[in-house]
Amino acid sequence: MKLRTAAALAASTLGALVLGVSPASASPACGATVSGMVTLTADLNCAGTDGLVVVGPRALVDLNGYSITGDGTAGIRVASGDVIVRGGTVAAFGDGVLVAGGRVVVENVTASGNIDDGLAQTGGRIVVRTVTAEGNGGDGIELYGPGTVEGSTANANGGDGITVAYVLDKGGNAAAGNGGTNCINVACA
Ligand SMILES: [Ca+2]
Repeated sequence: MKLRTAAALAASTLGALVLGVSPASASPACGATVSGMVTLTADLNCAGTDGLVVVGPRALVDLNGYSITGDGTAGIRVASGDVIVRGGTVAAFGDGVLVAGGRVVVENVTASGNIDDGLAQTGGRIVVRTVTAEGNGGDGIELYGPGTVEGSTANANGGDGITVAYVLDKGGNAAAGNGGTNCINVACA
């Protein structure tokens, strides 16, 4: 019993550390600054604002298969913290996902039809995994690093497809039909 209790406590402590659990919030409003666990429960149609601004210390933004659409400067702007953004679509903003700071994982996200870049990193550290960027006016995925990129695709963007500076290529990336160079510093299929 004592061991079991200790193990349960250890497990729950570990869970809290790994997930950074905060009380779950309801589906956020356009332009909201969010942290902790955020799960969309409907599409967000935003006009005149950013979609979501994500800040630390920890955040998990699960798009849950939904989309954030609008015309502000960024669909999802990450400013700081240990952040995961996953599982949905960001469309028709200035930049789709803009990472300006923090330690950020972006996975299973589609960024399409944004005026500038689909996914842009200007600061912080980023892990890009299974991101699709298509039909954006600027670059599909533009990363200044440090970080990694893998399994991602950029097609038919106005600028470059996948362009990275100090980001490690972990493979499985692809790009075609972009207005600039399909891939810079990344091996693409
Ligand atoms: Ca760009």
